[in-house]
Amino acid sequence: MRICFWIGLWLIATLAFAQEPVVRPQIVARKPHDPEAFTQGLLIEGALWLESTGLRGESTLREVDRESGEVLRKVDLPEETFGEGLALLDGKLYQLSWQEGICRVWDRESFKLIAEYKYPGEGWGLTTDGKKLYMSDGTAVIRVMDPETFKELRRFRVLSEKGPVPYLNELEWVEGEIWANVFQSKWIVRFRPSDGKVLGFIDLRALPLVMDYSQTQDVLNGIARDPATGGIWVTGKLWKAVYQIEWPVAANGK
Ligand SMILES: [Ca+2]
Repeated sequence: MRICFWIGLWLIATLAFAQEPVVRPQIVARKPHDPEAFTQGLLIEGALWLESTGLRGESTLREVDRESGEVLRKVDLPEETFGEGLALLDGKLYQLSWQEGICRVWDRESFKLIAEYKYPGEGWGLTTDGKKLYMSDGTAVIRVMDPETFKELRRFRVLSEKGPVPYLNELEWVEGEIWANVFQSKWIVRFRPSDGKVLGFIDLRALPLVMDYSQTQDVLNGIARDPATGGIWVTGKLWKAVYQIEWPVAANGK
């Protein structure tokens, strides 16, 4: 519990008094989500969610109908694997694992395993700019990875006016920015992929997402941008819904 205490203190210090723009969204749409999906990676392709789920013995790669939440196709990962971030690039799905140090590469169409790459340290979130992969590991560091080799090309720290922003989790590329869930919080941080400068925060604390919290539900995790509409969708680990969120202006006027 000690780590939760310190994360809580850090959240109050860094997020609640952010110097950067803060927006407080509203929910504008809601779709069903498998309450047994421990969401670790989420993205949109047309009418589908592509999703990576975690927990040892329960981790999957899945293709889900966005309207109904029905799981259309699923690959179960090895028993010892804890699935993490997911990105789609050039017809391939890249799927991280938490502490195993393996990135699996799947053919998007066949869901067949194409390759496995080793990497040092932990894997949390993953996204892409269409050329390279961007990977979080629970710290403030983002590693930029070569999709051909999964070797590190460079790295940067995500820095706000208050200092580094650690606990970066699921990622999403949003119009030239990267957005990240901040683990154990209801905040999303927006930052610049060239140098990690924080551009703003999205504060989800006031949303009635709490209705969905229960003994079995876990933290917010999962951001997906609909390439067709620009809509932003969020969910959490073991949540029974995915929400589309929108906001008019920065809540702190910046
Ligand atoms: Ca995502």
